[in-house]
Amino acid sequence: MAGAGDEPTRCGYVALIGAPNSGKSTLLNRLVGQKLAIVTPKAQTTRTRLLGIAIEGAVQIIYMDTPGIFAPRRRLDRAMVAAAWSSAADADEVLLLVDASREMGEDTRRILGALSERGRRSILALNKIDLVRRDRLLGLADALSREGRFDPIFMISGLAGDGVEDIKRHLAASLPLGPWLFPEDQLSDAPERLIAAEAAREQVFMQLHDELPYACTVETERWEDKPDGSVRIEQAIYVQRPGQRAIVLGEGGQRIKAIGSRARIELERMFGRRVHLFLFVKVRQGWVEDRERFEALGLDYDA
Ligand SMILES: Nc1nc2c(ncn2[C@@H]2O[C@H](COP(=O)(O)OP(=O)(O)OP(=O)(O)O)[C@@H](O)[C@H]2O)c(=O)[nH]1
Ligand SMILES: [Mg+2]
Repeated sequence: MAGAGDEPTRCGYVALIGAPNSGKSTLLNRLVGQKLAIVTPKAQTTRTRLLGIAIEGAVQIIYMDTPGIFAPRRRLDRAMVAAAWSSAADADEVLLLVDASREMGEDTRRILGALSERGRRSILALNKIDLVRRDRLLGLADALSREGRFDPIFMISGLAGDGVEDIKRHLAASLPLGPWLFPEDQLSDAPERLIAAEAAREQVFMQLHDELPYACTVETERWEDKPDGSVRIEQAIYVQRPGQRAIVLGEGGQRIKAIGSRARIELERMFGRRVHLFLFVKVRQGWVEDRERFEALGLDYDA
């Protein structure tokens, strides 16, 4: 497979793991140079593993965005956390992200414990340095390096881009020699139907509050390529109770309209074609226990 010149090719998987909201999806998009993963200010946005594939010279780097790791309660939480840990187990390199703008939380502590139990060496990235004073940062780096086996430690801003090139350079030099595993123009393994559902879910997270984003899941139910080059997409937003349906719809249908129009704009940008998006809100009390809903997300129901 392709490589640059005479240099031997390298290829490997890098799992981005960390507490919810530490900035994994933002960093994935930055590393790949394109928006693939949805990003919101709310915790537990990402629900499943998503590949972002990048080429650095003769090296193909396969990044894995993962759900945040936290103490799971629901079956869905367990499946999300399991997806993150199994990504870490599959990876050549594990990159732990820590939000340096906050006190180290329980979730990060638990991750540190689990990594050291597994004897797993990992790369540490202190993220969101655009929000932090330098002296605080050094203190945190010091505390973390005493708690885990980290080599090296980066200080980055996934949002602004600081330090991201250093991570790429490090990975390009350290991933194993071997052929590329994906065609050189492939950016992700995610099917377009899933990407499309994620765009609507991003708006659900952005535009709805409290427990509602966590009570919703989105699935693409129909996908029709039109002769004029546009695509017609029908999606279901599942909620658990009729009261939630009313809130998602909003007064006079205003909320669902706003969710659909923002998601459509995003999809047109991502797919580079006209999109006709139709959203339907369905009440299914037990969707959080539905095997089918987990499979649509690519999650292990029995995790
Ligand atoms: N200031 C600043 N904000 C950031 C940075 N990276 C991410 N954020 C913000 O942090 C929030 C969470 O970012 P995500 O990328 O969704 O975090 P995540 O780790 O993928 O979160 P989950 O999927 O919920 O686990 C968003 O509001 C981002 O804009 C950064 O480097 N600096
Ligand atoms: Mg995420």
